[in-house]
This record gives sequence, C-alpha cells and structure tokens, in this order.
Amino acid sequence: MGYKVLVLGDYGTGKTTLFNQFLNVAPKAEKKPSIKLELIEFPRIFEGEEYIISLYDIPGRELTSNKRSKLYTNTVGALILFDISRPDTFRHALFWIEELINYSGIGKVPIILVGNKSDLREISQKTLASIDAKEFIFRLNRTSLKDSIDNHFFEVSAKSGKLIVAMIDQLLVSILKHEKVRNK
Ligand SMILES: Nc1nc2c(ncn2[C@@H]2O[C@H](COP(=O)(O)OP(=O)(O)OP(=O)(O)O)[C@@H](O)[C@H]2O)c(=O)[nH]1
Ligand SMILES: [Mg+2]
Repeated sequence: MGYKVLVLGDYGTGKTTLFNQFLNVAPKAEKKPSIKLELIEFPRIFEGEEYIISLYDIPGRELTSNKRSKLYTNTVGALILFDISRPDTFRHALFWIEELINYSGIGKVPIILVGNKSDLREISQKTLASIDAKEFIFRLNRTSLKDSIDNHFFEVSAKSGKLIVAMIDQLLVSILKHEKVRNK
C-alpha cells in the first residue's frame, strides 16, 4: 500500500479536476478499482527510492461529517484546496485541516494548502492575494513546529496542470520527514 493522500476542500474548488489531471502529468498514474472513493496511484522517486502515492478524491459536500471521519484513517498527507476566486473557500481551509487532524488517527498530518485556478489570475482582478495564504501557512507552521510538521503553500492550475507535479513532490518530502520523526 502506498502513502494515503486525500484531496480535500469545499465543493467546486477543483478537487476532481486536479485529481484527474494527475493521470496526465504523473508518469505511470493509474485509476484503481475502488468501491467507494475514486483512487489514483502513481510512483514518485525521491533520493533514489520509489514511493507510491495513493490519492483519494473526496467530495466537498455529499458526505455527512460522520461518514467522512472514516475516510481520514491512515491518511499521511493532504492537499487542501481553495479557489483563488472564492474567498469563502480560503476561509474554510482551516475547517478541513482541523477535521483531518481530528480524524486521521496519527495526530498532525503534513498538508499543502493549494490555491487552485491560478489561470484565472490572468483574466480576473477578483482573485485572492497569495500573500494571505503564505501568511496562513507561516502561522500554521509556527503552531505545529513541535511536531516537526512542515506545511507548504502552492498556487496551481488543475485545469492546465501547472505546478501539480512539483506540488506532490513537495508533499512527499514533508510526509517522509514527518514519518521519520514519528517512527523514531
Ligand atoms: N479556470 C479553472 N477552472 C477550474 C480549475 N479547476 C477546476 N475548475 C473548474 O471548477 C469547477 C469545479 O471543479 P471540480 O473539479 O468539479 O470541483 P470539486 O472540488 O471536485 O467539487 P465537488 O466534487 O463538488 O466537491 C469545474 O467547472 C471545473 O472545470 C482550474 O484550475 N482553473
Ligand atoms: Mg469532485
């Protein structure tokens, strides 16, 4: 089994689009048969070792919180999406992070805060300044320092695929670092 990574965020932030884009941009990515949730697996190499990422697409609203809590078990990392054209989805990112921490069963979990739809920046003035997201991550890292959590912010376009491979590789580095500390 690979490293279980969830794609979380409010409805319409682009989770499914991002999820499917990995089939195009990550070599050897495959959709796996799965009863409940959509699952994509692919290998990534870091320092000569191969690691399998198992990515799960989580719907933003259909599930009750009780049902969702079960999905978080054994999660070792997450992509928390917001839509840079919808401030409400950014404010709600903390909700997803807290839910993940509460239910994952391993305490804190490294995340990437993902400002999605970066392609909209070129055509619309009404997009969030990335400085707010950077500030948010800075504060989050200050509060989780004692757990050696190392969270990051990426602005990507799920639509074009821009930066999403770099983003997942950064998450893998954070996961490996955190696992090392946990297994000491
Ligand atoms: N411009 C732009 N549109 C995007 C991008 N990613 C997703 N979208 C659009 O945003 C809408 C919602 O995308 P989904 O991928 O269905 O969102 P979701 O987060 O899976 O939504 P739920 O499953 O309902 O929670 C669709 O119309 C997508 O085409 C992006 O990077 N840029
Ligand atoms: Mg979806």
